[in-house]
Amino acid sequence: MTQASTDSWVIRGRALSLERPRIMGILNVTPDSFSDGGELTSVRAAVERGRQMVAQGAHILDVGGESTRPGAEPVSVEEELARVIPVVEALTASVPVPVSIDTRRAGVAREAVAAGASIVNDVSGLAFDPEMASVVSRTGAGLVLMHMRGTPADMQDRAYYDDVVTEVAMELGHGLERARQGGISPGCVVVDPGIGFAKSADHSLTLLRDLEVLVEALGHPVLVGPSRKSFLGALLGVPPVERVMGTAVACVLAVRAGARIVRVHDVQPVAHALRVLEGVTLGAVPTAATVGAP
Ligand code: HH2
Repeated sequence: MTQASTDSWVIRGRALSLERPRIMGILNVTPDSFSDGGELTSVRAAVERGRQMVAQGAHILDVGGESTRPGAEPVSVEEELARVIPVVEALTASVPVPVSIDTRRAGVAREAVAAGASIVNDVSGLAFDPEMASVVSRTGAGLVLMHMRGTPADMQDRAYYDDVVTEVAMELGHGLERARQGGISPGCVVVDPGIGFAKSADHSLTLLRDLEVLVEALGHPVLVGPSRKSFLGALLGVPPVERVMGTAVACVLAVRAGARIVRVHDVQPVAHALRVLEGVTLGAVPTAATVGAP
């Protein structure tokens, strides 16, 4: 297998540079997501939110139609399609950034790519639907290969590790092998440790602390999704919408440790935080208006 570059991500034949950190804005069109469920009740509202996120500094928009919070019950494919496809269609016609579909189901990924999505974000790491790898390889979509165990309904019963960093790296390696066997080009694959998925708060914190180890071990660009998650609730004792500052700090630490993409609900504060990190890293005001520029 040819080694993937960690400086770029090949998405439907085009390379997205990852030399500077990228922000993936979350657009959940679900009634029950853990922090923003029920907020976007029409296609128009979702497109408006997407455009606002791009104006605030999002480089990718991730559309999800099924909550994967711990204990969530699955929705039917028909329901998931009805939620996401009109939004993907309208969004890809309205924003200049790649649109990603957050789904575990090959049928939803296939329809979403046909509707204009160019990235498949599979929280099961190609383990849930045996057809998913072939959809990704045939379409040339970018893939986010995330680590989890089991399904959202039972994953927290599987949050047992002797060494969370080593085991997550090893299990992501199995996902990379599924991608290889499915014919997915290595340059199309970004990996994600799956903060909060089959992880206790301590596991998530350990993964963030030792993220450099994962970055070194996996040889693919790393995406991290700490946004408003329960490890922040455990630290701060506040509800999800009040975890914005905590999210921004976690994103800065993740990017400092080598993550190339962060997946967040609150684009502007995170864009500003990453802009400050970039300025301090350079020892100068960054010139190009890539991350959080005023
Ligand atoms: N987290 C969630 C959903 N999808 N995808 C990736 N790659 N990484 C993540 O950490 C990740 C993800 C959960 O967050 P959210 O979408 O806000 O909640 P819900 O699943 O309840 O819709």
